[in-house]
Amino acid sequence: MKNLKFLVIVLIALTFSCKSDKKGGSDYSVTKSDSEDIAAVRVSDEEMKRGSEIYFDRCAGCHGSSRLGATGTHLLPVRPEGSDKPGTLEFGTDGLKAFIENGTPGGMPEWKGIMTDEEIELMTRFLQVDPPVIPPYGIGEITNSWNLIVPVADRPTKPEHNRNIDNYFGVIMRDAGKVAIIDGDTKEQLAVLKTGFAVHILRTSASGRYIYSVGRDGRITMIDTYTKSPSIVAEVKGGFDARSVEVSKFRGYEDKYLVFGGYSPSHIAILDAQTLEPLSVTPTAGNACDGDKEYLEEARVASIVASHTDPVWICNVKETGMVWIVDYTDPRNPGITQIPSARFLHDGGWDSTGHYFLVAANASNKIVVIDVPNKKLVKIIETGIKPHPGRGTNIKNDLGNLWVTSHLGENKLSFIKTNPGEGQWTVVKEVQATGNGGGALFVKSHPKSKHLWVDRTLNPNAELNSVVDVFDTNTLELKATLPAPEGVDGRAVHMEYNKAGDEVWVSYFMGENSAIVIYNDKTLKVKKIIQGDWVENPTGKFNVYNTTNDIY
Ligand code: DHE
Repeated sequence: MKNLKFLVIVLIALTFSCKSDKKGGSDYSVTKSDSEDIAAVRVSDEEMKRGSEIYFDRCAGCHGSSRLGATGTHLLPVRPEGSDKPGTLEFGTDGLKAFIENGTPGGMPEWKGIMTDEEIELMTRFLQVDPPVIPPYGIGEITNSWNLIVPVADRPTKPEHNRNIDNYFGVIMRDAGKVAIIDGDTKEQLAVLKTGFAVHILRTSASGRYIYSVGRDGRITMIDTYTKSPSIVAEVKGGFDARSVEVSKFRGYEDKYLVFGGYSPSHIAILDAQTLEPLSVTPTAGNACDGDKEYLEEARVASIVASHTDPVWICNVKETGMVWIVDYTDPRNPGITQIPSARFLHDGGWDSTGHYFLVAANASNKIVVIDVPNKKLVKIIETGIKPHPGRGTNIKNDLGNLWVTSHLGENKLSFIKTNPGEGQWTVVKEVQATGNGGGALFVKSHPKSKHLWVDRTLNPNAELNSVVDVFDTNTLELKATLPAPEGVDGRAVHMEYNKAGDEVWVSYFMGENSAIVIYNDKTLKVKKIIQGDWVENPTGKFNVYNTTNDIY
């Protein structure tokens, strides 16, 4: 069925051919004079603004902030020189509509039902005119946006409560633009804080005291857990669009510096982790890793992790395929080593020793392994179609120490051996989750657990995207497929363990009845369902202890 839909899309696409000229009055327009059937494409200023918002929210992650393409194809009106991908004008309104509504076999989701018909119609036109120009945003603009709400001197020096901060969970309520802080011991909601549009991830400071959020709007929010109820103490906008933030974790640098990874503009910004005052900005534009001398202005910063063994962050530059090892000992003038790897870098995490970092180059179906203390590329491993590990997870069995990734483009879990000996840095086992197709986003286990959890969030089949699969870490056999409990619906996304490693928290979003479902990791029975007006489309959840110590 899916293939049939794709064939229809391709046929529609091939039916159209056209050429463009541009702009009439204050409207954006393109005339397709070669095709008598198609009227000129017109987008008013108002529609351009709305289209940009929708694009930024739904499409920019994969297709690039400037529509130049990344994991997804470019979306420029006219085929760029040297590209084998047609321009959007060649697809025309009907072709683009078919793509947007149905998705593609390459992993683009079906947007019908998520976007309204009006939004889809607008996007079919928006994508056929030139993209809007992104204004400059550097250290001056970042400093102007900086808001120190509670200076360090006015903050408590010790917790104003007796709760166990280590077992707090920060939970992202994506569409509400909020982060909830939940006490993992009592399961009480302690605060729901306004953090900005579509928060993407949270990270905790090396001491565990502060929680930082970063959103698609580029806003960083700093939450203090020492106050009676968690409160926002500083905020700043590091760019227009972002997905990652991390703190300094090396001995002597705890809670000192923070790094922001910008999608748009493409840069890293280093900030004071106590106040969020900006210290330096370094653009990430540069040559692509493949040695073809291609210079890329849009070189977005994807995942970032902090080393525990050295004063460095690992910042992964998506479009160039360069892994940056950023030495933060002189934060105003950071030392940067660039390691060419593969494109396009996305998400990744540590092996169990904290010495090696593994990251997905999702468009080339590879996992890149970096030896961080020695600043060296170890290996590039082919795993499957569009690996998507999140931070991955580490398990141990007769095959060795294994780092695990799921895949967006196919139903496959790949187990990479990380300890020395035969098979090190190769895929030593592959297994399938339940049903067909890909769509998995995250995997998770815990050193104290015998279970490995995987979601299927982007699988188009509702019976699969609403369940989580649990594997036995010794046998790697599927042990259970857990459906959404009664009274809960939507897509299951992202698993997180509590500090003790005996509970797993799963989010349900994009349905009528959002929830955070807490499972007993031993019995696999539901222990608690957290719901309420404040639980709005929860996505990522971050346990303070596990996030601080990179336990996954
Ligand atoms: Fe994410 C991690 C980018 C879509 C939920 N996501 C990441 C990271 C990147 C990224 C670069 C790694 C951050 C790090 O470790 O420093 N994500 C993108 C995109 O570009 C993409 C594909 C499209 C977009 O426009 O954002 C995208 N992500 C999604 C979603 O649709 C999810 C499910 C819900 C949402 O927020 O819209 C989603 N991404 C997450 C979560 C993490 C994440 C929960 C953190 C995982 C972890 O355990 O660290």
